[in-house]
Formats: sequence, C-alpha cells, structure tokens
Amino acid sequence: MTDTRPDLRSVEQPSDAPDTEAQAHFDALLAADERIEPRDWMPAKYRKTLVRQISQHAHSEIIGMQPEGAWISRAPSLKRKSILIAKVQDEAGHGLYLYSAAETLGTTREEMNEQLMSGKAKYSSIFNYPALTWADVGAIGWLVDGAAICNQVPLCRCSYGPYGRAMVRVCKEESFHQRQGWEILHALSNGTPEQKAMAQDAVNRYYGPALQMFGPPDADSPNSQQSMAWKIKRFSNDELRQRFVDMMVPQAEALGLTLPDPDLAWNEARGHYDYGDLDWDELKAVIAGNGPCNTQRMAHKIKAHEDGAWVREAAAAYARRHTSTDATLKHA
Ligand code: FAQ
Repeated sequence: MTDTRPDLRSVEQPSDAPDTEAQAHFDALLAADERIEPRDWMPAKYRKTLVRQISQHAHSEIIGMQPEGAWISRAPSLKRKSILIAKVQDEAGHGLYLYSAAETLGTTREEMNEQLMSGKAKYSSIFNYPALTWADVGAIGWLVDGAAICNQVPLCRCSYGPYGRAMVRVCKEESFHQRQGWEILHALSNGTPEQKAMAQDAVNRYYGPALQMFGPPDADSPNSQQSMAWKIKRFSNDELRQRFVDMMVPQAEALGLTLPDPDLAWNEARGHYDYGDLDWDELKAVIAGNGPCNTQRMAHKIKAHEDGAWVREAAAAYARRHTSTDATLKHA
C-alpha cells in the first residue's frame, strides 16, 4: 500500500521566533478554549513540551505491548487469545496515532525512535514490571488501562488539536481494554481458591505501580503548572490519581478483591477516599532505568527494530517505485 500521508518533514513549520501579534493570537485561542493546529504559530516551549509528552506517550504504548504480548502464546483459551491479540494490536495502533500527532510538530519518526532506543526519551514506568501470571494480564487491563483512561479522557480536550483528536479514539479502545481486564479478574476471583489467590497477588503487585503512572506528586512535578496553563494537561497528577482511587475502590469490591493499602478509607469531609503514601523512591529508580524489566524491555525493542529493517527497506522501495510510476503516468 502506498503511503499517501503528506511528508511533514517537507512542510515548512511556522517559525517559533517570538512574535507579539502571533503570541496574542495563540493566547486568544487558549482563552477561548479553541484548538491550536499545526499551521498555527506557537511558543517554542509549547511545541517542545508537546513533542516530549506525545512522543513519550507513543513510546509507552509501543513498549507497553511487551508484557501482555508475552502471554499471547500462553492465553488459557482460543477466545482469550483472540481478545488479547486484538488488545495488543490496539496498543500498536495507539502508538502510531501518537507518533503521527508528534510528527505534525516537525519531529520525525526516526528521531523519536532514536531517542527511545538511546534511552534519552522516557516511557511509562509501569511497563518495567513483569507479567508473571495470567492474572497479571487481567491486572494490566483493569488497573493499567483504568489509570490510562483516567489520565487520557481529559487529554481529549488538550489544546493541541492532533493530540486531542487522537485521544478520543484511544480512549474508546482503552475502555474496552479495561473491561476485558476486569472480566479476566472476575472469572479468576470467582474460580478456585488458587485462581482467586492468583488474581489477588496480581492486584497486590500492580496497584502501587499503577498509582505511580500518574507521575510524581504535584509538589514535585516540574512540568504540571505550565502544561496546565497551556491546557495540555487539564488536571494535576494528584487530582487524577485521586479520581482513579475513587473509581477503583467500588470496582475492587465488586470483584471481591482487596486493594493493598491499609490506609484506604472513605473521608466524608473530603468526599474522597484517603490513601496511603506511595513509594516515590521506587518511581524515581524505575524512571532512571533501574526497574525490574528496563533492560529487558529496551533489548527487546532494539532487537525488534533491527529485525524489522528489511520490512522498512522493502516498504520504502515499494513507495519509491509507486511514486515514480505515478509521476510517469502523470507526464504520459
Ligand atoms: N513513568 O512534571 P511531571 C498506557 C516523568 S499509556 C515515566 O509530572 P508531566 C496505555 C515525566 O515524563 C501510559 N516517567 O511530567 C497502555 C517528566 O520527565 P521529563 C502512558 C514519568 O509530563 C495500557 C518527569 O517525570 N501515558 O498505559 C512518569 O507533566 C496497557 C516529571 O514529571 C501517558 O504518557 C511515569 N509514570 O506529567 C498501553 C499519558 N511520570 O520528560 C499498553 C500522557 C512522570 O521532564 C498496555 N502523559 N514521569 O524528563 C501525561 O499525562 C504526562 O506526561 C504524565 C507526567 C502525567 C505521565
């Protein structure tokens, strides 16, 4: 299939140089809650922040295929296998929408890939934990996709058009993913005592890291304030984390599983659940590359990239041939 998308590398990006009139237009669009589009002037730091967040989000979707992908060949039934294949494929699709959204800001796919593989760009901490049992596939769907939904629904209203629009479709698919995770855990929780224990063990291991997905606490989040002023982020890390806890407590009760937090308690005055301190040193260590699976995840990604070189070369040769055939036909 010929790639008919415009090559954004050849489209001149609007200059980022300071411009009072353009800045006033940008500010007015933000104040009116309208979208900034690729053709619009934008401050250099706004562009940089978007490239950072969108590309890291894309990398997370791509690396995030690994823990569940490893269970495709071991899924307990044909039905579970087909659902899991569809889910992992959806995550690849999310990565591709997001890389495309980042490309509209003038960054190439090659640059982003290079930053991921050289360790310069981050991806979500959660994907550096192992999926040890089939119940972990359920916990990833229920907790990780659940956290992703809480974080990403507000991103549908992100001030940057291509990112917000990509998020609308991503969120629809994430809600299917969360339900399939819930359903796996529900079946295990209502199965044999061993199956229920396996489900509880997976939730025990994944709950804390899922809460850390929302990022450092607000007081320690260098990017939040500016990203919220630019309406890239609509809520702070702690606000979204609270929303997630409030959403998960009743769901855990319905599953018959407990959340591993002795401090979890309804606070009537706040109208929210109180929850215990999280291990921020653990998050820092995982982000710094010292989580249980960081080395394994990167080695797998680099090998897949190298193994895929012939596919990229063949696709590029095919596209070149079709471009020259099209040009010959046009001039005939
Ligand atoms: N892991 O100042 P903040 C998914 C970094 S997709 C690693 O608070 P910000 C779907 C942060 O980048 C999951 N790094 O930063 C799925 C920054 O570093 P930098 C991914 C983290 O950007 C399910 C520094 O710490 N989702 O799950 C993490 O304002 C199942 C300071 O932090 C997204 O990417 C972390 N947890 O807020 C796929 C959503 N937290 O770049 C497969 C979009 C923070 O300055 C299977 N992203 N850092 O060097 C966001 O909403 C934001 O970027 C946050 C961080 C909230 C992640």
